[in-house]
Amino acid sequence: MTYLITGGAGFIGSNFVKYMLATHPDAKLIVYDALTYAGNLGTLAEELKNPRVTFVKGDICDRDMTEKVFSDYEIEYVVNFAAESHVDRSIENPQLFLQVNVLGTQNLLDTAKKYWTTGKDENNYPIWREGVKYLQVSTDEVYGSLGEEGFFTETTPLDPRSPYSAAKAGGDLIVRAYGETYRMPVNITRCSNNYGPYHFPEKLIPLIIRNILAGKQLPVYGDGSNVRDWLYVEDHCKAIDAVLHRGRLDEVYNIGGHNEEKNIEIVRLVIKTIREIMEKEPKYREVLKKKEITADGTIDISWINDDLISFVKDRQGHDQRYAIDPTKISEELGWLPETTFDEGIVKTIYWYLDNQQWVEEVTSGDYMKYYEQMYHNR
Ligand code: NAD
Ligand code: TDX
Repeated sequence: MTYLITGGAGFIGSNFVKYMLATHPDAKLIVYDALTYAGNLGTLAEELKNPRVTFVKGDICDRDMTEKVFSDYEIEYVVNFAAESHVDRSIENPQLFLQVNVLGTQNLLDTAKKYWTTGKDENNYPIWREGVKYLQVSTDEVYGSLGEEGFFTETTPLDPRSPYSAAKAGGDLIVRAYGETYRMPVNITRCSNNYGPYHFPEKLIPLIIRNILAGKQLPVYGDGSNVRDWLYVEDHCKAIDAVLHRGRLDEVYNIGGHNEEKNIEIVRLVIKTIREIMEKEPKYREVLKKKEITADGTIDISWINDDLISFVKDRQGHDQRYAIDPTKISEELGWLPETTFDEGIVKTIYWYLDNQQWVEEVTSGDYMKYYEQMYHNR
């Protein structure tokens, strides 16, 4: 089977590539990625040595390039991770988000339709090749924001609030339109907040880890009471695998593990965990940028505490709470999250402590400029 993994050099896409190689011995993977600031081929250095993986640099909005990929390879599945993914950036540049997340999605669908259909039936519907499927990786943010109670189900009306989530909702609607109008075999998955290895440090958890290690303040938007529903990235990959291979056509599946936390609690937990690791395993203190030596000759870590937290100006239109009801995917496909948050967060922090070079690489370009601009007047 040949899979086109668009956005495969980003956070979740690269984890999916690693997961598929490890679990599907027959899978051939075409990784198609524009390598924006969020895409990094270093993440796939090992995988790119594998003859089952081919990398193609290209934009999902570029029709010539998407056609070339479909004509060069016999693609059976498309998993579309490619998107502009950061809410704060969408507030600064909404048009780019519409361009990629809506029009890029439509271009991919249309290219697939051209290469996956063999003619028309008596009612003018395209005749689709056997066994092909397009899966759109979407987000719980398309449902909007919850109050204290309740969960998003697949029938919750779409109510996006940010340019990012509005653009993702637009992408979802055009996928659905291709499903209905052309009977294209499609699925949409809507997942809650992911965390884990290779998460770009503009997002909350890796940003907090990076700032602690650099001895910098930890910016918490507003009063820190906003709630996100966190899922370990590998569990998301397993859910996508289940929907891709066993999901009913045209269906939407929500993905989440009932793990809601307030942002402030996440930040406190990351501080506490890093401090504990450094107490238990002093070798990790070497990773700190701020190295003050105490009287007993060790690197000081007493400053790694909640005083690092800095409450800053809130995100505009900040969604208060997300929470997914995963009953459908659990009951229909038997998917359940396997990594608890307590395990996952410790694994993630160790990964960042052990992979500082990756962090240096991905933050060496425009990241610092972005950071200064985004946070200087908060
Ligand atoms: P990411 O920003 O880390 O990665 C996005 C990848 O897409 C990058 O490799 C980037 O180079 C590539 N890309 C961007 N524009 C492109 C274009 N025009 N053409 C080709 N490639 C392009 O994002 P992520 O966190 O890995 O998210 C992946 C997908 O999952 C997105 O569609 C996002 O909306 C969705 N999602 C993310 C989360 C989350 O918590 N991160 C949760 C639910 C859904
Ligand atoms: O510096 C920060 N301080 C802070 O308080 C950052 C970067 C974030 N936050 C808050 C905002 C959110 O309430 O933390 C929460 C998480 O923020 P992000 O990591 O930016 O994620 P979020 O906005 O929830 O969106 C993420 O989850 C859903 C992904 O970026 C999306 O791609 C995905 O669809």
